[in-house]
Amino acid sequence: MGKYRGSSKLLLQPKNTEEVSQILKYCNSRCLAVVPQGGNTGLVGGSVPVFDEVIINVGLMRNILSFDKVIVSGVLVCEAGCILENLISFLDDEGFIMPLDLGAKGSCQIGGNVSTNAGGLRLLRYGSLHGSVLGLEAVLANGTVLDMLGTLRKDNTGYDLKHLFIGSEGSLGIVTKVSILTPPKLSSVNIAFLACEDYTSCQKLLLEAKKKLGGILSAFEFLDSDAMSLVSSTTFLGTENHGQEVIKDKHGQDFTSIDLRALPLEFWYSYASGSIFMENLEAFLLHSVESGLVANGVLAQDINQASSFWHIREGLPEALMKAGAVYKYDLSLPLEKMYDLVEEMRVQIGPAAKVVAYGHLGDGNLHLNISAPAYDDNILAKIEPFVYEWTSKNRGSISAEHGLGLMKAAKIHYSKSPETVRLMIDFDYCVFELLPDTSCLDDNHSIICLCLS
Ligand code: FAD
Ligand code: 2HG
Ligand code: ZN
Repeated sequence: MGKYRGSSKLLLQPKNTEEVSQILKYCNSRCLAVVPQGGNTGLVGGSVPVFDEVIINVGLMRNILSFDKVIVSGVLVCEAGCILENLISFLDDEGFIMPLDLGAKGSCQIGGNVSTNAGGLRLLRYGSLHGSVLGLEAVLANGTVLDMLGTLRKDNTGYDLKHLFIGSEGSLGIVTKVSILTPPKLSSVNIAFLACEDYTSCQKLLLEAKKKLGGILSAFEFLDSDAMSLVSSTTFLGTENHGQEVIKDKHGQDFTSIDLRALPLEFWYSYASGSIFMENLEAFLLHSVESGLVANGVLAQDINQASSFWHIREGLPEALMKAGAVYKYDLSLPLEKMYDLVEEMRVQIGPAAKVVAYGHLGDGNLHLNISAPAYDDNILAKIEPFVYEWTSKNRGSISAEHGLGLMKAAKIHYSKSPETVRLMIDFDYCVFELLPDTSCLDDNHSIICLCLS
């Protein structure tokens, strides 16, 4: 995003856990700061060496160690540097899928995914990594290797410490190996791209889809009309106008020209019972149109059309990046309030910048993006602290799936109580022997006092 600049002089690429351990032990003994880095696709600056940290990137640790193919098992054990897309392809050949998928799959690493507890496009169906990660190996700051690389579905022996590492953004140690439960691939998949007149209809449609389609619904994403026009107006769609051509309804009307909220909905079903599911799906779509919840829509006719739909949704971050400067907010909010924030933000900002909204509606996760020609302190002053206060007042989360990183470390108090923050800091300090991170202490005096004490 051109927002955070690194200034490290040293990148280390260990080839195995022992090397990670030796590096951390040495750096710890010399008080040298380190930053763990995966694919560097994070959106909150967590992997950027903004001071003079030594970068430790486990990208060379990219072996698949084992895969248990038995259908009831499906456990994949791999090194943390494996690129997500490579794992997806490997599993596809084996008849399985990763429970995680996201637009950055071509670069992000499974170690980075675990460390950010990435959510992505399949969370609605397969849940978060707290559910699918069965075990981890991690190296602590002092070089101690923690072997928690279990492959068992059940193991209630003491604290389940792996959960501390899932979503801890490298603050407790470096993840070196991961064991993950992967579901079998269902042979059929389809996707509908629908448009609703307003946000209330989108919300009702989600509830209907959950009720009527239950198990076959695997994703329920959302993008508003500003997001839709941004993604279709950028060169991102390519010279062959990849997306636009397919986004026509059966009467030939072009989706991109109408001011509606669009929803890609994905459905997975097994081939054996495919026709029953297709009937259900068609009945659901027909009913949604007849009842006025859906104003317009297309059901993908083939795999190319289906991937074009995903291409549009997954291409939004890149389209925004190409459009200029972007202020990104990744929020969990009560569903019924989610779009109120977008509308209030438009009033708050005025014509100085464009407010673009999309996200994982099925998970209550809004990606609020404010796009401007260049970074500008006047625009920022209109966004913050307004966006954080609004989220906090509505008991939302200021980081739904991207983490705190550098961008939001000092904002943690908007989503967590002082007692909770205190426990986190005590925990880092006493259990993991880590020094408090003073970069998170600038504008929250209560946290400063806690750290100093
Ligand atoms: P990095 O960006 O390299 O690092 C992220 C954080 O994890 C840093 O704090 C880093 O220090 C730490 N870290 C990295 N590797 C390790 C390790 N081995 N051990 C310990 N700490 C480590 N995120 C979502 O949740 N859902 C999405 O749908 C989604 N879509 C995206 C789409 C695009 C186009 C882009 C650019 C990003 C998207 N992201 C999404 C954000 C990002 O891709 C994820 O956070 C991803 O999990 C980061 O993985 P990474 O390997 O790139 O990690
Ligand atoms: C997505 O869902 C990612 O596409 C990125 O989480 C969100 O660009 C963003 O704000
Ligand atoms: Zn997302």
